[in-house]
Amino acid sequence: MLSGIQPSGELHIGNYLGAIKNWAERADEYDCYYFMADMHTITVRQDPAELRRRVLTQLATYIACGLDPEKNTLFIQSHVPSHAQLAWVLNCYTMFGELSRMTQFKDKSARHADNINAGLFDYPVLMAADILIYQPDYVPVGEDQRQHIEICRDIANRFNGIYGDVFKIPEPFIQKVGARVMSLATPDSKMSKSQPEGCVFMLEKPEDILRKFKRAVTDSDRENCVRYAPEEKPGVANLMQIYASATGKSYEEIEKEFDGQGYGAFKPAVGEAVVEMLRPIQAETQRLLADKAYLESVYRAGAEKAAYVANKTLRKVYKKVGFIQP
Ligand code: ATP
Ligand code: LTN
Repeated sequence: MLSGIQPSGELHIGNYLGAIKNWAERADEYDCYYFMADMHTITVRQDPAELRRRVLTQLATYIACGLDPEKNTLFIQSHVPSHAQLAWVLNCYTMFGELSRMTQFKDKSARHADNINAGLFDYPVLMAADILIYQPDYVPVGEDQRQHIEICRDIANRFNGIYGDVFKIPEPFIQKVGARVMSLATPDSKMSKSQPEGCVFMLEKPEDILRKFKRAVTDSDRENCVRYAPEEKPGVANLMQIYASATGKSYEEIEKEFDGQGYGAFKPAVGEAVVEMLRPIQAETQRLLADKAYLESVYRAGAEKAAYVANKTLRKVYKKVGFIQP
């Protein structure tokens, strides 16, 4: 299994419930590789000091969420140069037309109209390289990444069609509950660090988290009843999804629990559940951040192991396309 997250902002509960939580649950079943996608992050302008800080915070949070570095290979993307090397080769097997159709490129180029750089356009090819170079079976991500996995599979199939079975074709691994956590302020758009009002950050103070949940948008009807109806009541359904992921309860159990109580009781209960879910993670993240030497030892060992696996695939690809062995 392999996945990554861009250190482009603070991690939020969408990242946790949609991605990281599932990663941590699979370490015993799979050989797992997880990384901080710093190379992807510079497709949008970053403050260099902030980027460094966020990469380390993200690593500490990964570990605090249960990704044991003894069982999972944790590394920083830019420490394994073969990602970029494979991306160059894959560029030559990816069409301009297919990259132009990517939703994320369309969204981000609209949002950053003053900086529509080639890296932003090429983002999916680097992501395909990140994935294919480890020959994973599964890529655990949130729903919004499905299109990126699709194009990765298309590129791999095209390459395999020419050179034989070089790449394993990966499957997206997307959870049912938590795959798309919506914004608390605007439940028709996904929770995202670029819209901080409706976004609950993993390292946020408990009182701020509770306040955000108390203010969460429920629905415009006056029913005031906790019932799972995503079409009619997207805000309530989203809160139920968060509560279900945080507590492990089913939607039916939640409906029973809050029967006759209304949103006034439900919203703070969801907030409390999230605060409790995050409490140990926050404490452990802070503890790890104070131990820079340990974090350094983790990302060094991770990069070494990742590079070993990645280089094997890269050598195979170089040979197939006709490069002379150095
Ligand atoms: P941006 O604000 O830049 O769009 P983001 O907050 O959406 O970023 P990403 O870095 O794009 O986060 O995503 C990291 C991982 O978290 C991906 O696997 C993504 O699918 C998942 N993820 C992000 N937002 C959500 C969400 N709201 N619900 C479920 N999963 C999510
Ligand atoms: N685009 C992903 C981050 C990412 C990724 C990857 C995820 C970069 N490379 C490879 C899975 C596999 C995102 O979360 N926005």
